Amino acid sequence: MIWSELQANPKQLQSDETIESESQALRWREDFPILHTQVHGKPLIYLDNAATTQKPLNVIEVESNYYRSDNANVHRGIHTLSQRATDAFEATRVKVQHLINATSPNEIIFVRGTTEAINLVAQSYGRTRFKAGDEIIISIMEHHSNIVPWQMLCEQTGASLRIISINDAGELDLDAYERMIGSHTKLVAVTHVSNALGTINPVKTIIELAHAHQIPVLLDGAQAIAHIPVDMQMLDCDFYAFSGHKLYGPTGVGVLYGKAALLNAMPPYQGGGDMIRSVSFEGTTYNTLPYKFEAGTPNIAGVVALGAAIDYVTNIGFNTLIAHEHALLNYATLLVDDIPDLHIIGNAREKTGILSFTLDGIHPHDIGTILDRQGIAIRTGHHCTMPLMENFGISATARASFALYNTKGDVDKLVTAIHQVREVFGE
Ligand code: C6P
Repeated sequence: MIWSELQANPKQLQSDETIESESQALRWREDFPILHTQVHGKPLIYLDNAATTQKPLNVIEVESNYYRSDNANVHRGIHTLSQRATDAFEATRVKVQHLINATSPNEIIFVRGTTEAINLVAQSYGRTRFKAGDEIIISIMEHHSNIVPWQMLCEQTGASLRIISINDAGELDLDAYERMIGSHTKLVAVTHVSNALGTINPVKTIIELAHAHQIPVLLDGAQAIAHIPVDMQMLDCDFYAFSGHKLYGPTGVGVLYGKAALLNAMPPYQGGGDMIRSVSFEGTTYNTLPYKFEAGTPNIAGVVALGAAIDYVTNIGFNTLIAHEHALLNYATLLVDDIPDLHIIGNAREKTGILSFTLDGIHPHDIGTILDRQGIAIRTGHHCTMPLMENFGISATARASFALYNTKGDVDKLVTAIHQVREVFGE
């Protein structure tokens, strides 16, 4: 079926289920004030959700109300505001614990985001343990945030990286992974979901294989946390990192989950207030978990608002959310498949709502610029995955990424605009 036929008869792709999912999304849209914005005189179609999601009104209001009525420093004051701020801050820790099914809130460390969480593990866990000859296994589809901290650690310790390759569809080569695990392996650090391909990796199998050799596993959950259920106890994961801003929460706040036994055995990452038990010039003793890893005044308002974002997503429910985003991905994949010279980069069997593509002879930045004139926000470039781009023999892709408030109408506008891009370039 070609796109113009579908356009003439869009109902062909609409079962009762997807009509319901579309009307739900239209209701959810109303929770996001920014989606009423116009860009270049056109209604905003926001399809850059893998970079950051928009924020629902309850998150915006909780953050603003925190500053209006509760603002104080946490864990430091006996006064009422400080206790209110501390209670709200700690309440989010428990919400995160439940969201990811961690055993204890003490396993939840608040950080600035995924990047800081991974750097924390590299420096605190790796720097004290790794030495020349040791190996860290990552994959070719990693975001730079799950490559560079390990490269820095390798420079510091003499350890080296082993890289899991992928097939043409963008799926990890598990046989290659199994072959590279050995007595030299000290850590496995892979992404749960690829930001550039949308691939959902078989992380349970990856963890089981590593644990069979007593090797801990860190998962980069930046692209998973808002799109699929994440369960620490089911996965038996050792470290998990994610950012609040990709989960409908604020920027500048994220989470490192770590098994208590591992975190307890690790030295602090940064020194300062809140992470100490006592300080003297003769020596300092450190606080217990999770505070040992939370030096200095944290992003209190951001953490409190992250709690509101978690409430928002869990009220909708992951089953509903997955069904909707999956329907959007299938619809978009079907429509773009008929566009001549368009190549989808990332065709894994298990995917979240990420559609990366190239158009022969047209640079992704030109695609992004023309789409922007239509009010459509997508991301173009290497998506901080330069080794992955090199693997596909390209320098960049155009990437549309879906969230719960996107509709099939958004996909239709995207596809129309891609056709226009081809016309502009005389294709
Ligand atoms: N990816 C994207 O457009 P921070 O910046 O720390 O919140 O997240 C970093 C990060 C780590 N891992 C993965 C898999 C990611 O997708 C990201 C952020 C954005 O794809 C910005 S580059």
